[in-house]
Amino acid sequence: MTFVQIVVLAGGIGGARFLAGLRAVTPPSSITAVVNTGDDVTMHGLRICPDLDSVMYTLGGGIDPERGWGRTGETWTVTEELAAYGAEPTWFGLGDRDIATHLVRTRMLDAGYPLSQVTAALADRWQPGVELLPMSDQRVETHVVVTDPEDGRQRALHFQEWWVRHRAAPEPAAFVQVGVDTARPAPGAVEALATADAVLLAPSNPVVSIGTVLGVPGIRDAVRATRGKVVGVSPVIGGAVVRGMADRCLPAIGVEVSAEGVGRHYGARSAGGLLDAWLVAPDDTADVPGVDVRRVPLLMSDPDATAALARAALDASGV
Ligand code: FO1
Repeated sequence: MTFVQIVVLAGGIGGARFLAGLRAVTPPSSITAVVNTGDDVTMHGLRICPDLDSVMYTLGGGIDPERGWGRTGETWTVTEELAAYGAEPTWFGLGDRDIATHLVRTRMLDAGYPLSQVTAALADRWQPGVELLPMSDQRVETHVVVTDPEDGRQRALHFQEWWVRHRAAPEPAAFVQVGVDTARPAPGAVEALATADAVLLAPSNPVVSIGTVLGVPGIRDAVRATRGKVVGVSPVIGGAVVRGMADRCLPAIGVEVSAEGVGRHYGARSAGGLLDAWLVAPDDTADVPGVDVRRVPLLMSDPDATAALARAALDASGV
């Protein structure tokens, strides 16, 4: 059995599910996940990393399966008490169990540990099996530029406020990843990408998840230079997204909400883009010149379907 190295760029909920499927079809020790941290936010003095936590909890067996974020068996006493004090923000649900993760993370960050080491320490409890890397140890926070309906002026909302408080209702004019220009790839990320036998783009949000990871200086070039194949999985099925708000994000960057639109947005590696192969749903067509487009079931409706999707991605990579 040759020791293969697979690197997955992932966001939160969709990325977590895809990684769970991949772990079922290849040794977990062969998988490195480079996870989006642009959704990270500080609330009530706690540093929260939603996508890292969704991946860690999902692979560690602690996730709430319906929500896809936060802990199973959750209680909300602290959030209720904060609301009783009128302590804003009251619109962001922090579960009591989840808060323990943020307390440990915040204490370690305040003590000077980089996010990658904090993530490894938290993962020591959860044993996800795969290596979990934040995209960067430096803070990057996605903000959404919207037009204020009251005064018509443009404002920047933190992604979490746009998504959780406003359910992505305000029309996004642009997405700004604050801090990304001075961010560096987390230790080990570029090396893992360079030696990867396959690099997979999970079916995560191409704008605020995969796009943010690729925006960290050095990561896009490392993906393009990898010795293996680069295979993407479309997050859009039949012109719609299964969950999340990618359909609200894509138009803001001029990309059609379709498997073809996202495939062309990522582009063919042979033409300066990223993809060698692109997986789209059986009923979708996607003309992406220079890319091996394959139709496979994309719905991660249960573990077997997710494992089959991960297997199809590996097949397309030649691993
Ligand atoms: N999503 C919600 O829709 N409502 C929430 O109150 C909420 C709280 C929350 C707390 C911790 C955490 O890790 C994630 C949380 N999310 C919540 C999900 C989060 O907004 C998303 O997982 C990602 O940021 C976007 O995919």
